[in-house]
Amino acid sequence: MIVETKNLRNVVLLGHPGSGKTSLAETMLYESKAISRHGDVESGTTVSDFTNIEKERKNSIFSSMMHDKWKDSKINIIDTPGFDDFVGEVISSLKVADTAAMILNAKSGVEVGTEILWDYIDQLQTPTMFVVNQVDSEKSNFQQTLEQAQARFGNKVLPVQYPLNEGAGFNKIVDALRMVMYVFPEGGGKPTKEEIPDSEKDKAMDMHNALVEAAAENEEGLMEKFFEEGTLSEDDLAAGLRIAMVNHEIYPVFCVSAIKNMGTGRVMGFINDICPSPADRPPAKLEDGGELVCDDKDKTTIFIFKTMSEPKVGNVSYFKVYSGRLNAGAELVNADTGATERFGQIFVVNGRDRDAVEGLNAGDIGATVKLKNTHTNNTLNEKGVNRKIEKMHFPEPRVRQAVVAGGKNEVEKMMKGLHQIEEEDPTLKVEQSAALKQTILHGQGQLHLDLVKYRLEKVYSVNMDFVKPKIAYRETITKMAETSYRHKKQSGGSGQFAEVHMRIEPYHEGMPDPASLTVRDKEIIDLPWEGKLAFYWCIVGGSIDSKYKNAIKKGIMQKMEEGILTGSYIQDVRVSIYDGKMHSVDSNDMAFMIASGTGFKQAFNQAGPQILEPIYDLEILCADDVMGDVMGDLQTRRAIIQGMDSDGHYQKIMAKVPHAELYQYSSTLRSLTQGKAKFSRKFAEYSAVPHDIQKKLIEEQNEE
Ligand SMILES: Nc1nc2c(ncn2[C@@H]2O[C@H](COP(=O)(O)OP(=O)(O)OP(=O)(O)O)[C@@H](O)[C@H]2O)c(=O)[nH]1
Ligand SMILES: [Mg+2]
Repeated sequence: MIVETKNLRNVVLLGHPGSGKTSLAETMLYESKAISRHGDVESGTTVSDFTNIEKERKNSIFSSMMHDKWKDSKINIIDTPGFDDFVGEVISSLKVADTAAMILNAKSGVEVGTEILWDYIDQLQTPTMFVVNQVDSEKSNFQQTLEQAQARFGNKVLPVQYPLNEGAGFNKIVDALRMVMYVFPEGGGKPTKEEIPDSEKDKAMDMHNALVEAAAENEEGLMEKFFEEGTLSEDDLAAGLRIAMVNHEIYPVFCVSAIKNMGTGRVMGFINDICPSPADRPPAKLEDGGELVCDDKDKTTIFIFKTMSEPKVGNVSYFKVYSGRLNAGAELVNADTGATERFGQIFVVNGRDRDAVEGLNAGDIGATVKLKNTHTNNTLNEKGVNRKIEKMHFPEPRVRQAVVAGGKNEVEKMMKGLHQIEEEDPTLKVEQSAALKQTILHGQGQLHLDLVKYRLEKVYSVNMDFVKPKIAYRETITKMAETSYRHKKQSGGSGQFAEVHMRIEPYHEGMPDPASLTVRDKEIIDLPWEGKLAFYWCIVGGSIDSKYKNAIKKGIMQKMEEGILTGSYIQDVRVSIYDGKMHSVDSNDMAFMIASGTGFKQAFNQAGPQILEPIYDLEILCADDVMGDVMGDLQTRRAIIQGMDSDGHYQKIMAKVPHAELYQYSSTLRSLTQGKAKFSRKFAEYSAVPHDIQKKLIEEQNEE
């Protein structure tokens, strides 16, 4: 049966690791009878965490799609991993969700993960509800969690419920929207409804009025009705709350115990009654600045938000229908690659399981297999339509490792596997670095990279190892030097002869022409590895024929590419060729290349050679109580603190840190702060390495 757009609810579960997203998804499926057996994370039996690595680690690593039915609605549930290493999965899930359920752990309140995720929600303005989970645990503190959320996200955070008998004996929820108390049986499940006890009535009524007011404020006409009648009808209230959620004017708060299955049904009831359908959201943005309304009567447009390969099946492409209807057997044209793709089978998904359906309406989420040339972030349209849904943007990598294959004959297999994983995961980059002569894997954290290794070994049967990645140093000079070099070789018949005199200086933009030389010609060359070579031709009286100019330049460029101190690229040098000698028979291009290259090396060594290192801008977000440890650790990394900012219970530290000091920073930070810190980094500039480090680097190079 094809579900109507108005009855669709796309809900993404977000939250700090361990808050209970996967457990809640399982309980939602169980409570709605989509599954008959209630699995759990501890024994690796949930629908959501279905891959071996997730079962092993007892953490989600991939987002997973599920769906169930609750009253009139089909609820598409997307469970996401909490670890920041897998933020790509969060970004793609949020792209297609119409409600975000932010899971808070009642034991720990607002956590770093909550903060980070909020930024993504804020960017997309996804309607959001908070679900405070684990109110059955001994250390649960609902009130404190609520207050933290209000302190951090403002007074739009409005409780709909609160628990009674919080902790091990938790069994009651006071619901201020329905003005009723739910009392749960021993093992959880369907509660009985009871009247709110007198002792709680005032508190519940105050909460109720706050909700009614928030609803009335957001819908024209409702405020008037509210003043006239002193309350709102159930339908008016629902409509007002829905609009308030869509406008980010209210973030309702619920409390549950996912493990004990208490409160989940009510959360799904709220999703059914109040949460927006895809058609209640503002139109989707298109790449060309246009908009697309979610309308099942319009032409068909779908967007691929995730691709995952499965053994024996190949790529599984997950999509959302943005408009029209997608029927099995339909042909759509990929607006990004031009490929015409046939959707032979369309599936709805429950974790590992896929069920074929005849079609999906605008707003719905599904999967297909066997597309030929379609990737994540592509839009496909019915023939004659050329829309492109605004693409998802993924963060730059934060960590890197060099990789080597287990054996020589495994290199090709390893690269194939890496590229396949890269295709699935837009937050991962594989780079064959010519400068470093290494294959570098860039990712979001060490865990992210470890997972690539695990998958290569288990899925692609290739052994690989991580080795320390080299640093992309650069070399330059700090003062002027002059040399003359003669290359001369006499071997039997014709010999080789070339002599070149040059002056070299540190290059910077806008510097005056070289003093006391006559500039005949100059060229500022943008080097392929960034930085410049300023090449000046200052030959007077024809001591070197200008036909050798290119060979001389080539000889210098070659040395700049090879590097002189550490085998790193040389940059920002001005070379002025001002004299030399040639021989009518023995001079040729090769001789001049050798003379200029060797002469350049001599001059370079006399010109105060300097190694430059890449510096990164680091931004760290950490909890108050680990701030001292984070700062102390930064001091051991030659960091220069640029500033600090406090943001709620969190501190933001901005620092400049040499790339060489960031090796395995993500793991160190995680263990140093017990996961209470996150960081991002961005290349900032090249800067001179300190004298002692330069000495060490040159010694290392000589040993090699
Ligand atoms: N007491 C109690 N424990 C819970 C509850 N919900 C989840 N847990 C436990 O908390 C742990 C983490 O639960 P998950 O459901 O895996 O948490 P998650 O948010 O999916 O974690 P990530 O996938 O790592 O982001 C597991 O050991 C669960 O058994 C709850 O309501 N009460
Ligand atoms: Mg999980």
